Amino acid sequence: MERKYWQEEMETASRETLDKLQLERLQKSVKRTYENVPMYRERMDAAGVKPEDIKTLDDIRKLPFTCKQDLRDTYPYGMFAAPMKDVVRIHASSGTTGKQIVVGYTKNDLEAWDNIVARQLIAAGLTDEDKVQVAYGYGLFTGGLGLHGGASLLGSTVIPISSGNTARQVALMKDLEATALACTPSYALFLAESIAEAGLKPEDLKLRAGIFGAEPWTEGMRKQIEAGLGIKAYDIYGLTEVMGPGVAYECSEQKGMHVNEDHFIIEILDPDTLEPVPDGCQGEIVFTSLTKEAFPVMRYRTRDIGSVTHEPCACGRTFVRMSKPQGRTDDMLIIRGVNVFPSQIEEVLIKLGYTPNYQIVVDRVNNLDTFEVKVELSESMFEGSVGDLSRREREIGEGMRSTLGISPKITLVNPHSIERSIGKAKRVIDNRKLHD
Ligand code: DLL
Repeated sequence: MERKYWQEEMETASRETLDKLQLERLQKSVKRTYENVPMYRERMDAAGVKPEDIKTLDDIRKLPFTCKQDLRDTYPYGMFAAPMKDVVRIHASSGTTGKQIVVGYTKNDLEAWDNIVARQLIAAGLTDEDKVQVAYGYGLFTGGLGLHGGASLLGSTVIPISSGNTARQVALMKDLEATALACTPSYALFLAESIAEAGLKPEDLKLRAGIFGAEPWTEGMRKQIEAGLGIKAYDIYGLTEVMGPGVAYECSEQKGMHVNEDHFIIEILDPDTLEPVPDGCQGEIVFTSLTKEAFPVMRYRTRDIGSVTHEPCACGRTFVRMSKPQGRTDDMLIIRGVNVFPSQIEEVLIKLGYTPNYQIVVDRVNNLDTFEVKVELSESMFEGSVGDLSRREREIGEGMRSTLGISPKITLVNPHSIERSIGKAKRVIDNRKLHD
């Protein structure tokens, strides 16, 4: 049965009701976090802030910020606020130096997560009669299990195929009559192409909607995916540190993504001054969790750049809407859905005895990200045999794969051939058009 909302009362609550709920939840969450996470307690003590000082929503500005480095420093469980016996799930994502950052969920956290993902699916017009092919990666990445949980809660039929094995994806999509697809937008485009190559047309499939996110994508890409798969494509945003997919979700209006404000407070801050910017202006997106038990976050600096609007939405949802992320304040790349930092690549090279003269070239060919690392040889390495060179390529390739989780193409280049810079080195050439 088609429903307009999953949790109507919450999704359409008045601003007054939402503000009141957010304040109550913020106070409770800050108190719990202060009592259970030494890092937050120390920071709040240093700033002279006690949980009782949170009297209005604006008081959020008294709270300390959190960043990815904090998760590394407290790896693996230092920021958990619940006893391990109550933690029923772990997820992880890559950090800036190859060390994973680890997050946890209690049963209540998973229930909240499933519900916010179900809100997205309902907003995309899905029902308990849909068959959802979940082609996000399963495992430590939040995409697969996140969409899986929401689709199961909604009561639709989940096809937990995970990512990859494209021929099988296409065959099963057709045979099992999948009506919805959840994966990264770049994979959706690749699937569309593979479907055409298999001699199939969108009409030969039953697909009608797609839930795509985890990486930047443009309106142009949306049109291509929609045409190639014969569907309506919806954007979903989230990040491991805050929950996973579903922190914000697109409705049928498709004019920004509604932030699940009963679970998260969004702030848009000037990345330099850390002062709030007005609605419609771009700044760094910062989230504070309101209900998370195992891994609460205070003012988590996402490094994503975006804006919000409090204008009413024609869909009837009252949650504030955030724009598509328009870029990042750091150098993180998202390649085939995997977060990659240039510093990780540099570390592998240096460990293997190379100089930091390298270049990362990323492009999008046939709708799939290509990823190449050019590595400069020193004079002495250059004198080696051809066998030596292919051994080097293999060794670097293996080092990259184990650190990054994906394998770039390794190209060895002549000594001194990578342009030296006199200012900031341009290590990354990203030829993809990721933003409108
Ligand atoms: O990518 C969670 C997710 C899974 C979201 C499936 C949507 C669907 P991380 O691997 O931690 O988590 O990467 C988070 O990905 O800070 C953004 O830079 C980027 N990102 C996520 N969703 C979008 C989106 C998941 N819809 C990082 N548009 C975030 C643009 C996105 N960028």
